[in-house]
Amino acid sequence: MKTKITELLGIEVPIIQGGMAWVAEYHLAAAVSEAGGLGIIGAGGAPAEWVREQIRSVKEITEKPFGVNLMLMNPEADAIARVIVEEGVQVVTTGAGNPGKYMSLWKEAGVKVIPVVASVAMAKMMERAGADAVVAEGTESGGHIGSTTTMTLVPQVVDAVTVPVIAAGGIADGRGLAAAFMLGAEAVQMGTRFIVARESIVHENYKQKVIAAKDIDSEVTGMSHGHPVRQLRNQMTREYLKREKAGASLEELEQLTLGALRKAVVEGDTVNGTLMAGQIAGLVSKEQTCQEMIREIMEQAETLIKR
Ligand code: TUI
Repeated sequence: MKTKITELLGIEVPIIQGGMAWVAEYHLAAAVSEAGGLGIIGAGGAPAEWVREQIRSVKEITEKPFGVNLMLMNPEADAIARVIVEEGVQVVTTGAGNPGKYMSLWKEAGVKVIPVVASVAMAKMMERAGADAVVAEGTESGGHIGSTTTMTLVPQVVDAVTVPVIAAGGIADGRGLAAAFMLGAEAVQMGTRFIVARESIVHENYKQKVIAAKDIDSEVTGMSHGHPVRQLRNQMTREYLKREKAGASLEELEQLTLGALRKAVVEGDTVNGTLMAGQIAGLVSKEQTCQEMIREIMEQAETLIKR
């Protein structure tokens, strides 16, 4: 299936993997790229040298295109932006902020820049700054989110910019992909389904929570402090929301979540860990290889689009 995004990135299918902190390391990125999509190494809150090692590792196991996601709240964001150039990364996606200050560095080095945006205003600003495409990410997504739904955000972003738009948030199968095309998207970005990929290093306990999740099993924490994060409901979110409702300070709440994503991904702590996942978790029902997932999604989407 050819689209402006498959052409731009030199990939076979219009599926991009989300740059999930702790989850999107080089094994998953390589598997998605090998299956014809665009695998992404997620810098999350990691140090720049970890990102450099991940880039070198992914190159050892795939020759296919891949990208790096720079989470802009990372304290080492400046250094990671340079590592991306030094290591010859071809595609960068960004999240949780405005990547404007890195744009000229990346564009001069020939890096394709795809900011993740959660509003029309940010999409327009990114196009003016020289973005090659944008990911329009709806509030259905896991992790740090905006407030607009994918259904409403994607067509409004498509109308507002001339660069290709990638839809994200609530997409995990061929129906979601076909629907995104109907809204004017040229590709999709998926995170939640890839958490449970065979090649994903996420702890089995976390994978099983995603597989068992129903449609209403996610909560948004941090709304009152302007840092909304979607994750699966557990003891940690109950405690967080109780304290948030009682007017707890940002510092107190941050203390509760310090290292909690690592706890969930690496240690499998599903009680005190942060189980970031999107609202589509209810549709994710089994572990599969990335190739099986991508083949299934593409077959379903192609059948629907032909119909
Ligand atoms: O970035 C994401 N999702 C993320 S980042 C992340 S790491 C984290 N861990 C713990 C707490 C908080 C974050 C987990 N999930 N998605 C892309 C995204 N970007 N969603 C929303 C935005 C966004 C928000 C504001 C993009 C730009 C923006 O602009 C604000 C500004 O600076 O003007």
